[in-house]
Amino acid sequence: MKRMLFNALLVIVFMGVAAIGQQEAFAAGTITGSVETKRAKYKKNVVVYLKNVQGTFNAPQEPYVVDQQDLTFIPHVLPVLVGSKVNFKNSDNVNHNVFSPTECKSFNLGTFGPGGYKTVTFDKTCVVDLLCNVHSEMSAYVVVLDNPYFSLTGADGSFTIRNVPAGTYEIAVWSEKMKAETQSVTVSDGSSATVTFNLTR
Ligand SMILES: [Cu+2]
Repeated sequence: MKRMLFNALLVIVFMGVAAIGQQEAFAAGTITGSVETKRAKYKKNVVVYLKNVQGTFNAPQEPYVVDQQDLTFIPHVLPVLVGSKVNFKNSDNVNHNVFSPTECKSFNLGTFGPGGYKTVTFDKTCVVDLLCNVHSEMSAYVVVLDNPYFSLTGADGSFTIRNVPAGTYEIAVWSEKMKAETQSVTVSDGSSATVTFNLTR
């Protein structure tokens, strides 16, 4: 009888240790939320990002792609971690000439034709305007951030930032046309925090 009790106790202790181990494996939280505005079309393409996150972050080896299709940059807004590479493709059957006048990352890829691409490394944190010398109506943005905790809103304005280490952060938005106040958010292990931004002009 004593022996059975001892065995049962062992099992309980073992399960306890296993549970702690599992908790550690998920030692991060999620931030979800949305951007709200009466101007529905501005809910989309808003970058939501954390500021001043401690740590060293490595940009992905694989380049991102900004395509040019039907005289449009796709995507219109691309958030990346600093150090990321972007391949500018041309999927149209006309020439394009991608350039940026933005001071922190000015470049001019020259004119290139259908099927071609050129690579740019975004090595400073700033918002880089993309334009085309051939088509004045073309524009897009690369938003270069200092940590990987960011998200781009969909058409409904919703966003999710995953695997955020527990802590209290400033959370901010970048939008082509709108503004919102920076907020504070506290993330705890294994849970989800919610943030709503009210965008105004
Ligand atoms: Cu063009």
